Amino acid sequence: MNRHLKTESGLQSTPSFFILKGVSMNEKWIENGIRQLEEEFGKEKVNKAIEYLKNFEVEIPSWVFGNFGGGRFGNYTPPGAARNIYEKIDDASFVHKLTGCTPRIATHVLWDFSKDGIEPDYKIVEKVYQYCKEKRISLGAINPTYFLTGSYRGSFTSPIKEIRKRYIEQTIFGGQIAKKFGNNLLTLWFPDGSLYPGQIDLKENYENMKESLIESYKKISKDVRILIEYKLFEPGTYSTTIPDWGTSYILSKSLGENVGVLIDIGHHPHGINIEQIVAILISENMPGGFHFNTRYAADDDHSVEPNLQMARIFYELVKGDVICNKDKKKNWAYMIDQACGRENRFHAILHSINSLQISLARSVLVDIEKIKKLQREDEIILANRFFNNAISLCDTRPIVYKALLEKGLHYDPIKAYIESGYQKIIEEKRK
Ligand code: PSV
Ligand code: MN
Repeated sequence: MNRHLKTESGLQSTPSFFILKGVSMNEKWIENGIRQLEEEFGKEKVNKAIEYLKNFEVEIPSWVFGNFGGGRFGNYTPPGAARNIYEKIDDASFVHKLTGCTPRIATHVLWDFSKDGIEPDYKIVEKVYQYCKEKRISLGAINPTYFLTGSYRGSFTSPIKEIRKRYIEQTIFGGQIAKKFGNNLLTLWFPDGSLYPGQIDLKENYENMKESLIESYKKISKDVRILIEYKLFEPGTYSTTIPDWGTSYILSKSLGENVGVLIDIGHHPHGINIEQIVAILISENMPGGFHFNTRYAADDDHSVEPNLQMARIFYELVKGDVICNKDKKKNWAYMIDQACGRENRFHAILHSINSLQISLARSVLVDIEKIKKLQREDEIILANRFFNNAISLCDTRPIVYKALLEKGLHYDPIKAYIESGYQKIIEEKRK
């Protein structure tokens, strides 16, 4: 997806908002559904799933609301797309009003806090921070931007010292704003790599990355959690400097305290067992985080769908106690990384959130003790069938709806969005 090209910052705008309350429609259907789930999985499990959903939070990216979707095929921007960081905050704030579970917006330093896409601007950060306060939303993960102008020979691995220095400084700057204005979270993704065998020295390239990371890390407060994202391909087609979780793990270890691995669903080869990666990282006590999305071909950055892998991933997270843990320090970081093309931005992000909730509920319904017993008894197919009763065969929509209603929200945020009239307002305002 060709989304690493543009900087956006601009003027303030404030569309009016609507507060939406829960509705009684379909309550009977929801209650029947809850009863059936209770019969199969027990009341305790169903209540636990509702509680998990009420506590679950996920960060949404500023870039989902912008004008991606250009590129070679038609250059289409859907009506009402946000034109600058302030409009993105308006939209993120509205999504939080509808869902009650997205109190933070992730930002990209050179997309959101820069006039030229080259230098970050502290004044813009301060202004954006104030605006977020007005809109009752917070800044979440800060993403230094390593892929705009000047990085065609890499960022942290560039053979040009000046370029490396510029990106190291931006990373340190990102760490400062994560601490002062954000939630102490810095997430790093590097476009570094190569197109052809022989183009670069692979060992030297890795060592430059490690050195630049160490130099940045030394100057970043240890309160700030740093997550290093890996990606098998793009823009590098022959190699990327951090291609897999192993590389990300080694780099995190060599930096030290409070550094971990960021898993983006779309950044793997086909068929990889992502839940197993989760299990290993949890077992090794490695800090972790997710960029949720759905992939079909490659790094498609599509909306999250409630597919089976998503529920299996959540099962490992729930079992490992790194999600919805009352001791917040133990929780991994959960973010959606999604960039839309032709889709309505709100439908797309609300669909993602709903899919995550459906998957989380499925994972909580698995009776861990019972499945462990089947595992001990080596009941291969019975264990698989038992697992899939919750993970793939059950309909958890009643749980999701009930949790939303109990939070005083509309049971279906997409429906609430359509009924709110917000789309019409932004289309008029953002012509
Ligand atoms: C790279 O493809 C990525 O997944 C990284 O997380 C970036 O920060 C994000 O997409 C936005 O381009
Ligand atoms: Mn990502």
